[in-house]
Amino acid sequence: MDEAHISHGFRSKRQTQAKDRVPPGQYVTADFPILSAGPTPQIKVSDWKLALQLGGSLLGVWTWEAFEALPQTTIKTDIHCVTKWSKLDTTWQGVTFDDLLKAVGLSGPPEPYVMAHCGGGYTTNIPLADLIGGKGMVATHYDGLPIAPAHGGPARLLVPHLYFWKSAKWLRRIRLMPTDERGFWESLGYHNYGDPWKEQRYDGD
Ligand SMILES: Nc1nc2c(c(=O)[nH]1)N[C@H]1C(S)=C(S)[C@@H](COP(=O)(O)O)O[C@H]1N2
Ligand SMILES: [Mo]
Repeated sequence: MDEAHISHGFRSKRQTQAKDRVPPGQYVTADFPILSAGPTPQIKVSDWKLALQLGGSLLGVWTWEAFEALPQTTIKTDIHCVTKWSKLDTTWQGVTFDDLLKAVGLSGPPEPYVMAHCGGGYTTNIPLADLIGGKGMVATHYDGLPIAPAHGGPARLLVPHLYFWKSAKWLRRIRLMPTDERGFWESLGYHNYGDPWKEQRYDGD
């Protein structure tokens, strides 16, 4: 066996191991911790609506039924909370940002930044580039079941390549914006972008 073949086999075996999938400073948990800055809003799907907003205009608004009729995507991914837990192989179903933008007739990114607005007043900001290209979705199901209220149901953002505070629970409104604005934790000293692989936990990291 030649050396190139051996080292390739070695590397691909290593990549399946947890330690290569866990960002610096994180530990793996089998639990699903609940982290919320306030009480859990109990939102009935019959009352739920999701709005997509560009400046002052409403690009789209979906009822639960209309949202469930959009193309559905299932993603299996790892998630990383800034409080240092990571959870591997979580399975989510929902609508990708690409499909959301398509649903309102947008073929390209209309504005470079997004603010997610939630029930309870929580907000978080994310560059649109980090949500399109299959990177982000509005998730409605976890592990094949509707997302539990404590975990953000009926619908939450899922942006797994950023710290999990960017994955806004109880999502109600997505606002596209021309300039960046800071959300809830970002205004309180957390990093504006939050890349777990670069340990961007706090401002200045
Ligand atoms: N609306 C809302 N979304 C939120 C939060 C919150 O307090 N309110 N907490 C964030 C944080 S800090 C984390 S780690 C994850 C936790 O999601 P979980 O409770 O499902 O684990 O949700 C994020 N989304
Ligand atoms: Mo978090």
